[in-house]
This record gives sequence, structure tokens and C-alpha cells, in this order.
Amino acid sequence: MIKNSIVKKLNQQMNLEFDSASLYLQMSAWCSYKGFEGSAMFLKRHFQEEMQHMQRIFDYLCDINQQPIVDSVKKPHNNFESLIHLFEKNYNNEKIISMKINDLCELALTEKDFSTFEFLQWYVSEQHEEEKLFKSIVAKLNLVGSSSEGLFLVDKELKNLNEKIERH
Ligand code: OFO
Repeated sequence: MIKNSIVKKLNQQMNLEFDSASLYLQMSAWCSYKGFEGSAMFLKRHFQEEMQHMQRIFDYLCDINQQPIVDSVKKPHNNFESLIHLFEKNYNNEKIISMKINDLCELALTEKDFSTFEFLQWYVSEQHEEEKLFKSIVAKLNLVGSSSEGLFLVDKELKNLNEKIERH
């Protein structure tokens, strides 16, 4: 029988993934409005990925005979000083998600819930990849600073990356 403390944290994580999804959708809207077409596409796809992350936990809770409780989604930030500011916020959000996943893993181990621990391993590697990706975008944006040409090139690179991911 799964411990209530783990069910509670899985539920919180599911809603956190929902919050991330809505934040990335809102970020995509800002990028599109500001003419950063590649970033808008990239973030919209990322929104869909976060919805899948949310659904994985939803399905896991259903599989173990628990009822997922969908909480109200937090109103996301909708105004950003710049593209770098937006991606820094994105990267920080991913670091928070990783921390929460690590806390969940720790709890699962403490409670000897090896099946939940195993389920969470997918998130551990996913977070590693996501942090790496967002960190590299922030680094590129830092390099180009406020140069319009540089911003155009980073945006174009995100468009290409998005297309490459979608082809696979
Ligand atoms: Fe990118 O956060 Fe989900 O897991």
C-alpha cells in the first residue's frame, strides 16, 4: 500500500508540471508577440512536453488506485524584460522541478517504495536533459547580449532545433 505522504507529493508534482506547462505556453505567446518566432515554436512544443509529464503522473496515480487531484493552475508570469530574462526564468523553473523530483526520490527511498522510485527515474534523466538544454540557451543569449543580429541567430537556431526534434 502506497504511503499517503508519497501520494500527496506525487499530486503536488503533477500540478507543478501543469504550472510549468502553462508558464511555457504563456512564454510562447510573449515570444510570438515580440517576433521571436523560433523561441515561440520551441516553447510551445515544450508546453506539450510538460503536459505529457503531468499526464504520466496522472496515469501512475490511477494505476496504483489513487485519485489524482487536479489543483487550480497558477496564473503564469506574462511579461518579460527580454528574451534572456525569459529563458533565465525558464532555466530556474527547471532547477526547481529537479529539486522537487529529487525530494520525491528521497522520500520514496526512505519509505522503501521502490516502485515509485523506479517510476521517478524517467523524470531524473529528463530533468538532467532539460537543465542542460536551457542552460545552453541562456549561455548563448548571454554571449549575444542585446545585439539584434545575435538575438535573430539564436532565435533561428531554436527554430531549427524545434524542427529537428519534431522530425524524430
Ligand atoms: Fe521540465 O519539468 Fe517536467 O518534469
